[in-house]
Amino acid sequence: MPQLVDGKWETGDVAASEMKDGAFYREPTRFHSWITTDGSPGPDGQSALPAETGRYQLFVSFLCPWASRTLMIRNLKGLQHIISVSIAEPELGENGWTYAEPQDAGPRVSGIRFQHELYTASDPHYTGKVSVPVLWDRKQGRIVNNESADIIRIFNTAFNHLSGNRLDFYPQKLRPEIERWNAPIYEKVNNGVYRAGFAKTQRSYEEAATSLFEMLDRLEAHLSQSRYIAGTHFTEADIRLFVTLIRFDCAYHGAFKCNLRRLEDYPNLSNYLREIYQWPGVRETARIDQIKRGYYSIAHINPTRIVPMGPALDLDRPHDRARLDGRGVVTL
Ligand SMILES: N[C@@H](CCC(=O)N[C@@H](CS)C(=O)NCC(=O)O)C(=O)O
Repeated sequence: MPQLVDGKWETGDVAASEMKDGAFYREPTRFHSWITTDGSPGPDGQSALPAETGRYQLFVSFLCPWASRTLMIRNLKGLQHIISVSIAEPELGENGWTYAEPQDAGPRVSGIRFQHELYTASDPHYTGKVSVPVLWDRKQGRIVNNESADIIRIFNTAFNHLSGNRLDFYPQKLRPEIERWNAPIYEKVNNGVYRAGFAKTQRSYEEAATSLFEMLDRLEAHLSQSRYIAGTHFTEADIRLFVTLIRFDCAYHGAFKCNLRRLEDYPNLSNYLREIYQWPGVRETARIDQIKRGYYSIAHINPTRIVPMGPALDLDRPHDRARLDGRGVVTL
């Protein structure tokens, strides 16, 4: 993938830093400031900006599961009128993430056409990957945070006094259980599909695909007894799993060769997926057409870039999850 090197956009396979012996290793993100109610430091002492309506903007693509997490919590927390959104084309081209029209990003920068412009505005000497999602400060014209795991936690609490929304997707008492699941779900499922799809050796592909399906089997068994990942309440652990499950049959099964089984072949996982998909505000964040266009345009895994017509999915058919005890989302 192209990337920035000392603030200059360079095309070609410059992000080879993410490949080692034919296996894919995701680079860590670089912008980790926080937003809090009054600008006091974040939970781990991060420097923070104050929550304000209209000040912050999300730059995303519908292809991306990490970006989808942030869109999903934005809707579930009722932040649509507080945080604006810019949506890039789903195809990641030679110029990186691209916006069809220049995007208003506040008074400090002119209309944004390319995601890399956000990075160089924040650090003129930035070297590294240019990714979505980005949480952007329109007032100062710089990136606040480009790590989805942080952004979902910021959205969970920072704007509550402005939105009046008290839903808590990371409740104190469930944190150990959430973290217990987040780690293997990230490694084997969220990132596991990428390790399978981007592998350049048979061995690294098979290692990734094997651990992915072992984990899906484990989740299938867990969700046969438990309504949600951390028990009776829906939490961020479910948001983090959902964004990969919704891409599974339409993208990862074909484009990333994750094809030992389809998600549809797992009764509990597929019913769980449909329950969440059918909640108000969720389907708008999971655009199957754009997801397919995005993944099947990655030239090194699909040189013809032909987007398959299928699979025919009916995500609106009823689910059976009401048989398990479910208590919605914890309220503060
Ligand atoms: N750890 C980041 C990962 C973000 C990420 O890797 N996004 C991908 C899209 S799914 C991207 O923008 N890739 C650009 C590239 O590889 O050049 C997060 O969770 O926010």
